[in-house]
Amino acid sequence: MRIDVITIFPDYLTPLELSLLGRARERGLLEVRVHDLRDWTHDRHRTVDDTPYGGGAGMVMRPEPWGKALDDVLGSGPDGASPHLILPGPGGTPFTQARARELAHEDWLVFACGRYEGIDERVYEEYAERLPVSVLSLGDYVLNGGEVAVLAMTEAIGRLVPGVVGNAESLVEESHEDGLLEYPVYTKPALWRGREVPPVLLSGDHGKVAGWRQEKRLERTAARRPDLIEAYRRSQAEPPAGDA
Ligand code: 6GU
Repeated sequence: MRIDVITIFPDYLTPLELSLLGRARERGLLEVRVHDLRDWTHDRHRTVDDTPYGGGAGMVMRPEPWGKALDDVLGSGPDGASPHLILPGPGGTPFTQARARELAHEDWLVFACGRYEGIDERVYEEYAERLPVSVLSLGDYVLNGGEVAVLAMTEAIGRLVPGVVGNAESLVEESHEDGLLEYPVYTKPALWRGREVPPVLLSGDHGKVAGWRQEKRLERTAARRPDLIEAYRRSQAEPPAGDA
């Protein structure tokens, strides 16, 4: 998978060179290119923003540098290739594990990081006419720009690209893969500061362990994410499509 990121803070994206994704890059599974938006400005101050039409607080990113940057980056792929363009922002649709899984199938993603109050809306309109464009949000809070969101999204997506995570089984039993949170986990020692590991986990009875874990997942999801429980109950009530 190829990932391009356009930003005015390329240094923010250096963590992509570390750890899991860094190793995936070294192994040729991921190719990440980070671009400085200011390289597509031509004035002495390398201006990327201006005051909003209609008034109001803050600054808006001007469309010209974005148009030039996106035209160059979109045209830099193999012949005929065209990416999925992602605009991270607090006004987007929620980025979920399901979205991460869909995007992990793409050959090429381009992230355009907005700052300030956002990017001139005509940039979205222009590219949505030619490409799949998704405006995605991490959650209901405001960050200063898209960079931290791109780190989160590329980690969530990248680890689902085949081969990036060594043990593919560890991807199946995870929070959010089936709509429930994960069960609590324990390791040695069996007794720590007077606290025991739940005895069922030491019993060697795999059926009982599985039952206990499912019970804990339901308990924990009900306590921490009651919003997920209703959808989960509905998904369990209907047999999956195709079953008679
Ligand atoms: Cl994707 N961007 C910004 N700037 N703020 C956010 C966000 C994204 N997701 C949640 N808050």
